[in-house]
Amino acid sequence: MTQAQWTPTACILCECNCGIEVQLGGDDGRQFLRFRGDKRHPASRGYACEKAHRLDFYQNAGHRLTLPLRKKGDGTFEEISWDVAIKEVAERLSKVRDTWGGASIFYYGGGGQGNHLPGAYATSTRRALGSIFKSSALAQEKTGEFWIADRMLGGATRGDFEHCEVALFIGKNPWHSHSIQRARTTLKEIAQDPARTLIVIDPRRTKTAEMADIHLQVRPGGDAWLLLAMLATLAEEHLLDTDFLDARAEGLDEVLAVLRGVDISDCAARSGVPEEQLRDAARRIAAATSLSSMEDLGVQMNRNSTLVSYLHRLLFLLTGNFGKPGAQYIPTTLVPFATGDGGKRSPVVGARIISGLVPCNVIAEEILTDHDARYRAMIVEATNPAHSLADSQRMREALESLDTLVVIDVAMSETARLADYVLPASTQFEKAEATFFNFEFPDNAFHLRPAILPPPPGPLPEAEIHARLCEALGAFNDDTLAPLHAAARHGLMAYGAAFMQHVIANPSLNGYAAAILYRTLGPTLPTGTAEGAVLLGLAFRCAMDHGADLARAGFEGPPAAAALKLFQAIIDTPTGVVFARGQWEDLRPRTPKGRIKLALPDMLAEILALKAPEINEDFPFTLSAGERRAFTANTIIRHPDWRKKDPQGALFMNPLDAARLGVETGGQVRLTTPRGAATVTVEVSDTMLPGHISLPNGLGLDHPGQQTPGVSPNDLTSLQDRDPFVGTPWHKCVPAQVQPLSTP
Ligand SMILES: Nc1nc2c(c(=O)[nH]1)N[C@H]1C(S)=C(S)[C@@H](COP(=O)(O)OP(=O)(O)OC[C@H]3O[C@@H](n4cnc5c(=O)[nH]c(N)nc54)[C@H](O)[C@@H]3O)O[C@H]1N2
Ligand SMILES: Nc1nc2c(c(=O)[nH]1)N[C@H]1C(S)=C(S)[C@@H](COP(=O)(O)OP(=O)(O)OC[C@H]3O[C@@H](n4cnc5c(=O)[nH]c(N)nc54)[C@H](O)[C@@H]3O)O[C@H]1N2
Ligand code: SF4
Ligand SMILES: [Mo]
Repeated sequence: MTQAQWTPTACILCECNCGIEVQLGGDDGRQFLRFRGDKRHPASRGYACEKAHRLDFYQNAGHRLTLPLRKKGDGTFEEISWDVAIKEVAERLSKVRDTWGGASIFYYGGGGQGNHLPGAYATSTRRALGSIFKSSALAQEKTGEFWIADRMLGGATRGDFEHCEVALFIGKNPWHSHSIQRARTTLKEIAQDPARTLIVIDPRRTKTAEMADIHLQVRPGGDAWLLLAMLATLAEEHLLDTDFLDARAEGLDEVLAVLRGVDISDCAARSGVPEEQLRDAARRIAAATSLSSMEDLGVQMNRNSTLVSYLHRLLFLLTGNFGKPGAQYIPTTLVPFATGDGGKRSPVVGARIISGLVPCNVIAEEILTDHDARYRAMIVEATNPAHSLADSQRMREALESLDTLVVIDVAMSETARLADYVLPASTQFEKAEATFFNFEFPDNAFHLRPAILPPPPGPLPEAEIHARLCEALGAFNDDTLAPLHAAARHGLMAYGAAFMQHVIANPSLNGYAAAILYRTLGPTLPTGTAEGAVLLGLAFRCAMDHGADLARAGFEGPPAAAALKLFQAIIDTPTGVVFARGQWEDLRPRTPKGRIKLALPDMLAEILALKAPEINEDFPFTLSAGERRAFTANTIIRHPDWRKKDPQGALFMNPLDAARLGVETGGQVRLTTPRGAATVTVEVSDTMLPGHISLPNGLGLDHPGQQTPGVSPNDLTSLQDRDPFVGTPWHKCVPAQVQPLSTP
């Protein structure tokens, strides 16, 4: 009997993208039989959680799109050939461009948790169409943090949780949602070490909070007061790291002037956390040699989210926790994406565009208007906005009202159903793929995972779809690319030189680098790696910006030479490579003056203007719409059987509330918000605070032949509930009422 073969790839279910190994088998050899963490992966080092074991539900759950689809007049779809699909999509979108301008063609998506190459290839198609506005799910979570981080530090930070003395999680439940590599191993190590302290700020006693030394059980939406009280404690009790601040920061006096005016007891009362407990937490942080901290959706999708991002940064900066082991750092990424406000505004609403992303909550408004500059067409790729953006009903209306909607997906998603054209993509195991969420330090890793299966007849990788669209749009053809085809046959060195000469020197090809690399270099790359071609361009950019980090990782020389070496290593190493090696002593804020900017006048004004939200008696509950649980993964896996626990995606509720309503676990209630209503199953849980209820994310998906379990959370959310600065949604504090329907 031959030994079954282990093939390296990665899990695609959360942003960690753990390296895993898979045994393929079954009748057709395409079933995922066994999994294990891949010890060779430089970031995850053998770690994987239980979700990876159920990836077969992604690859083989029987919901694949196979052929391009065109919507008919009666609303049903017909299958068409790729030639017809590409020709018609190019014609329809060119017509939109020629009539209303390229700015009216909006691009949404480009990747999910682990597939970020489509977004890179789409730059070519967008360039051919003159499309300038875009967005993605990041603009409903991270843009507030990016904006503040850019202004204070010149870049977003991550924490060295593996080595910190104190770890702080704010509105974040890494036991279930991960987001840091090897999360559970690291959490256990911190929790078990008496010299280290785990602090969690969360209204819910989550699994992470249960492990914590200090659980600050904040009132939902009370984080701004809590952090403010902690900062004021630091100021009052002289717990600041003044040496660090003198050496590296400016604006301390303005910040202290505001903090000294804060009434700590009043803030504590508003936050719901006892004053002595929050003072102790502040003291513990100040006394530590290092603090790593992370904020996530619990605060980023909540009231005062941008202010909280600011206060969070003050907390680690005033205590000197930037640029030393165990503390915060700015990682060297292969692709820069956490940039700030470039000054652009969205054309209809005039919303601030951070990191190049239009706020998700204004997209429907930018479409459902008679404003001349409205978006008329959309390309949606590897994302499911009809399900994941606030107010699904309004979002569906917006998508349906477009002149042309093109959706590129592997499955018939809620969004694909609304499309004029649906283009079927190969799955993330049928093409080379990668994540750009690479945030490690000092060693940062990048993993191009080759295809481990050929696609079935029909679906195409996005790289191929975009290259074909570019050709149909007249961007380039085999003749214009002939010198590159020829050079590619002579190896990577020759190709690199030819690319520089031909593409950089030829203005008509500018902006099409991604698709050109795929067309010309792609075919010469080893089997299963063609879609990695775009990485040559990205490696070059990275070598220009971060040559010293690349050199320390073994990719030395002038940028072109370093990029070629790095690219070769990425292509040759299916288990991931360390591409950058930083040094703690070199870490500097990337602000124009190289100093940390502590005082942001608009945020200091926000502190002074901070007001408790008005209570709406009709909606006495606070609903967290979209929590991460044991078996949730956005909408990446659609088959309901993949979820081993909590099949209905229950509404968690405190026992006091349940008793008052007369419901028990398994009973049904009617959940109503100002925007919608749903019938949900209750799970009574003393992990919840009274008045706080929670629904999971990613449920309410239908699947052929199956009942739809759970609720689609954005049937209940509203577009107007958003941050005034960056437009991020308030999904974690939806006003709600609950009426009992039955007991089990
Ligand atoms: N299992 C699983 N893991 C995932 C994902 C998934 O779908 N499933 N998705 C991935 C993605 S896309 C993301 S962005 C991350 C998100 O990861 P997290 O941000 O950790 O996810 P959530 O569970 O949505 O929210 C975190 C916590 O916020 C708390 N919270 C609610 N209201 C408040 C509040 O007012 N204040 C504070 N301080 N906390 C509050 C909730 O109780 C919850 O524990 O997870 C990633 N990982
Ligand atoms: N109410 C509420 N709403 C939320 C959240 C919340 O907490 N509460 N969380 C938000 C957050 S943080 C996020 S990140 C978003 C996530 O929501 P989305 O951005 O919509 O992302 P996914 O649900 O991951 O959608 C992935 C889509 O990509 C498709 N897909 C999978 N593989 C491939 C592939 O290889 N190629 C292509 N072309 N398609 C593929 C899947 O079939 C699916 O349709 O949801 C957000 N929405
Ligand atoms: S779900 Fe996230 S943490 Fe779990 S194996 Fe997959 S990538 Fe790793
Ligand atoms: Mo996310």
